[in-house]
Amino acid sequence: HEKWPRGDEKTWKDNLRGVDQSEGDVARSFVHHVQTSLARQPYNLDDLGAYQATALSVRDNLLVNWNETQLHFNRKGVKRAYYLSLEFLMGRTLDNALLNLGLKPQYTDGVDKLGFNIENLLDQERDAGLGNGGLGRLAACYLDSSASQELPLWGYGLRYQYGIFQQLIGPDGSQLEAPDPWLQHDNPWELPRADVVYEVRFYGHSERLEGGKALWSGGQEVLAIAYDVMIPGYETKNTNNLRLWESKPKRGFDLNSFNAGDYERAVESSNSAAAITSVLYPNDHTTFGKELRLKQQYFWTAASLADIVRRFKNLDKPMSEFPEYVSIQLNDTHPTLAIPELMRILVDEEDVRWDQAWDIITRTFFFTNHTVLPEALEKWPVPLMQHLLPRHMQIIFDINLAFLQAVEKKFPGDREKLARMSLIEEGYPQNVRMANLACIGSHKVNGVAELHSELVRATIMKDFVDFYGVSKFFNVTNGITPRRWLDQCNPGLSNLISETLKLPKAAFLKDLFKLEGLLKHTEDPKFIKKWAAVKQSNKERLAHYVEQTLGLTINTHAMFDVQIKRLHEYKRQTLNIFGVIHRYLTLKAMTPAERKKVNPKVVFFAGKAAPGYYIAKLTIRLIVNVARIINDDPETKDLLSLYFLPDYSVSLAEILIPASDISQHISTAGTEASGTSNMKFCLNGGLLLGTVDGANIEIAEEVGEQNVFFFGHLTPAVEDLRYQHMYHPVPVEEKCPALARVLDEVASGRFGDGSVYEPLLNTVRQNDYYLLTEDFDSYIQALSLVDEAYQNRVGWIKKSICTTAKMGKFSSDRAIQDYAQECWNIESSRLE
Ligand code: T68
Repeated sequence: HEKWPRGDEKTWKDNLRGVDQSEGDVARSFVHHVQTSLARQPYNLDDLGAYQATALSVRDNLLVNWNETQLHFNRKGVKRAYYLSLEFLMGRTLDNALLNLGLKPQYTDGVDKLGFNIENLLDQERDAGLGNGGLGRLAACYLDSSASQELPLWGYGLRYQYGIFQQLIGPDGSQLEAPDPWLQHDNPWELPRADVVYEVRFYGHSERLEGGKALWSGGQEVLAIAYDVMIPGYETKNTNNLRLWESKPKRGFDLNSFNAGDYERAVESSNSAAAITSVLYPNDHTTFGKELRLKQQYFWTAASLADIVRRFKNLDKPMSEFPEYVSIQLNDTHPTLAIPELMRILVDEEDVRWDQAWDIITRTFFFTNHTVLPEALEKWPVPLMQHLLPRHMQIIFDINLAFLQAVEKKFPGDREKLARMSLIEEGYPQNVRMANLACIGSHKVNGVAELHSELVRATIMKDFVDFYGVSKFFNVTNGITPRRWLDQCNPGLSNLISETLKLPKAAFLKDLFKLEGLLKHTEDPKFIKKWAAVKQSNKERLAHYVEQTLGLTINTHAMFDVQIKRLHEYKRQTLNIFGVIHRYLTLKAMTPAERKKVNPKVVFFAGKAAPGYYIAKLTIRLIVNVARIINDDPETKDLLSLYFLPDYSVSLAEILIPASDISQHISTAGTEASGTSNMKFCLNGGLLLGTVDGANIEIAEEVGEQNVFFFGHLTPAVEDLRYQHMYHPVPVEEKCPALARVLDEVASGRFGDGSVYEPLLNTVRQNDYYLLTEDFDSYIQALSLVDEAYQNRVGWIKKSICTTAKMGKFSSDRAIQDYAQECWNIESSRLE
């Protein structure tokens, strides 16, 4: 603070000491917010009001740190990285903020003095569900890690009015969807920035001028308003920013139509502007070519780039130095329009020559791919793009021309290669291939686990590897933040670890490799007992939740077997439910004496299906109806029960994960890019049952194959097997009689009208694209190995400890360091 802009320096300084953190001050600031910000009376304050007052008080702390962090980085003029993601699945904020700030004890005592229980207040918060699944949660973990490591990184996303839909289960067991109006109450974690506003244009026409430039005019103009979300680091004052854009009409409404009495017309354009950020698209792994989705993508990338360019220009450096101060990570292809948009800004607005602009682009952008599934690769119809973004379509054609000339030069005469690599897919209509554009506009391209990155190089990017060389394509294995996914969700375990290692929590929460110290204690009976007791109390916490929300009682002495993720054929929840039915049929066929030897087991499912994904919704319906039958069967219900927990969310995951004995990650080999919940379960001492896929492989490498349960065909076999299924089909009865029996039971109506499930059963009986018939037998075998291992309780707990101990690699702190060093070239700087 070199110089005070105005007034009396001492008065400023005396009042700038930040927010007090002692218990008395917590109470004072809480009551202050009750009386002023909330304008409520203390005598009728309920838990929701008390949550809001607590949140506002904690926010005061964050704001001071946030402001100082921005000032700190601005003064230093450092290089910054930007994480562009259409999804940030943040979950709840209050508990995380208290833990990161180190203020949980003060606030626990403070609200206690005022007659409230902090855990009850934490439960009042609604999840910020601005994402579908793994991709969105990964972005949230990366924000936590970059703030905790004091890196100058901002996230950019959209402020959806409605997040991921709320899932209900209807009377027949089907998924029903309801909107998620998460902003109904004021959101204390965001700060509207009325002063940060940009205009974003759609439609209109683009007129080419001389020197490669163009003039884009007309069409519709929409305003982008910034909302800032504070991202506190752990044990540091550094507080980063997540900037979310909201769309607003540029002019309230059309006054001419209004005056002419045409009210509908008058509000039409203002409605269409507001619609852009109204709702998160609930589809993962498919693209639909919907105009509104493309509008979202452009609106967001245009506003973000305008903001990034403005911040760069404040540094007063020549445009050629842009990549020295800015790195932009593209989270999947969703923000790929940032590439032609930056071209447009540089060429049309900043007078940079085309070639120099392209050089700047390819030193600024980095691209992460999250899937090799063909149906997920984004394509946009050329006519749609031409209509909505005429200038960008020209730019893409121009980029393509130069690129294909370079390819032709390197591989003369290879027409097929040219056709595959072109940014334009031929057809009626033509399509723009976003992955190709993201690849050629980026400096580097990465996958999210070793196997996946290898598959990216060998399949979808093969031609590009030949053209650019292999070093452009690399791996960053995903990670998870140990603050939320150990300390916050499982305080019992994190306390036990701290006590056992004789280290403060911060030591291993900041350096997860420190967990290896647990290996010294695997033979200590007292420690083993405590470890088991923590798991048991987490199982009881889950049972309590189920009791409270569904009114069902759960046997907490059973093994807890959990599969929680988006419903998708490739993730094979079907394999799991067919396995459950198989187990049920086996139990039914046993004598009472035989049943006595069986391990009781409770199977949990949770996850949402995309509203238009028929087979995935049918799978939910099957699970729910199987549960209704077997949970009601007096012969078996003590040995096997099944629960589908509705409305899976980050908060529900925080209850389920610490309670699991075993979790399932059973995708067809080569289809799950990484998976991140597998890491969360293992960090919390749950064992893993899975296929040799995604990050499962690296988890097994770390914890040792003796501590995981692997089954199923390997990736290289999958293609051949699919070929056989296509051209030499063998009936299920022959290929896998055990599975055939299960399918017949479902079809026969044992779990409600069998004809309902016909389309689902046919996916297996017909070409079985996800290879259930190939993997079912080894899956059942793996399940019995799990049972066997669980019989030896001490042996199981040792496996559990060894698993947690070896999870160091999967901290998102490591992942974010990989990006910072391999891609962004940014440095940590601590705010003192
Ligand atoms: C997931 N992808 C991968 N996509 O499936 C998972 N897609 O293996 C990986 O661990 C995770 O990304 C993080 O890398 C997704 O979650 C989506 O949610 C999605 C959303 C919209 C469009 C396409």
